[in-house]
Amino acid sequence: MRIQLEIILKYDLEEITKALLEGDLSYLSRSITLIESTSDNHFKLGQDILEKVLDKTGNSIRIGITGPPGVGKSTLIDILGLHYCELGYRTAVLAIDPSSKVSGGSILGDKTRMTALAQHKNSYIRPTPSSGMLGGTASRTKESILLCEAAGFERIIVETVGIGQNEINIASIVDVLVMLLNPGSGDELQGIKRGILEVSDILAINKADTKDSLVNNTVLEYKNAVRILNYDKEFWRRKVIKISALDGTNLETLANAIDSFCKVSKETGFFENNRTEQESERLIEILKEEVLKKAFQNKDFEAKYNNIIERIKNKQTTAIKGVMELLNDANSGSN
Ligand SMILES: Nc1nc2c(ncn2[C@@H]2O[C@H](COP(=O)(O)OP(=O)(O)O)[C@@H](O)[C@H]2O)c(=O)[nH]1
Ligand SMILES: [Mg+2]
Repeated sequence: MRIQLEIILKYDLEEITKALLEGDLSYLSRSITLIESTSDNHFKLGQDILEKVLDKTGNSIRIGITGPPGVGKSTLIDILGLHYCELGYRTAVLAIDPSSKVSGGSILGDKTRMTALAQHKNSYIRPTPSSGMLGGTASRTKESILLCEAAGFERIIVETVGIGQNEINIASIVDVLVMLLNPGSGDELQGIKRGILEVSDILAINKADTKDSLVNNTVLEYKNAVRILNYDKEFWRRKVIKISALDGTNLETLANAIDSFCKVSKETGFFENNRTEQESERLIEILKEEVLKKAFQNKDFEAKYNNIIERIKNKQTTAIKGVMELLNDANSGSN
């Protein structure tokens, strides 16, 4: 990989962006690698590429598939992705795997689950590191989505585990979010992170091929549950659907639900507004991260920070007073 990156650095920016816009998959992969890189030079080149192709981004539907490990996300994406490919849409899958290393890791598991899709000429499958691996809170999946769009992908499916420490806020990078659930998991409703259920637009109870009556009960339980859960989209009543990712039961129903969500979302203006809002939130998120990083590069700041921590422990000051103090010091330092 290192050799590849050294080579690409010698390439002309125009040449890279031209190949990317023509849909060249090896250039797409390399551009994503640059965006994900923790090396400043590579990262900057990645950002330059992105900036150049930005006006060719946005022409896709970004679909999030989340849910607990083993629920069938990759299996579902295989058939859903294939469905889109066969309709003629170029379909990209970005799989965020918290357990995989940046260089690949357990994505092999996913590739073997998505064999049919991986072989289709209209598809592209790519693992994407979760935020924790980049040493910050902001993952680069959003930028990878934009690069895929620039390369002409029209359906972008993002797979992410809906639990765990390194989980990114999937709802903040997709247009529609599908939560995949296990039969019988209605009993565990209390334990499931309500947050992720509350931002899901479609709930799909998977494995309908095995335990039909249990699946039907679970559908009812979630239908009842979503009635009382918060939801901020007035134009859409959350759907609860039973499916089988293994034998394809109700795949069409799920695909139709995704389509109708996007259709009404566009008609009401929510779709575009949501994307703009997501961008401003991202700006703030990255700003916070960078400002903190910069602050801690200053040894003086770090010493003062540690001193405040000590005083908080000794009940001599509060977190809020501590922040005021740090900001005052930073301001007087810059005068
Ligand atoms: N019976 C049945 N098994 C399924 C279904 N979907 C997935 N599985 C199985 O569940 C296991 C985990 O699937 P996978 O797609 O890797 O789950 P992920 O961790 O959510 O991506 C695999 O053995 C799949 O074959 C389904 O609809 N029915
Ligand atoms: Mg998976």
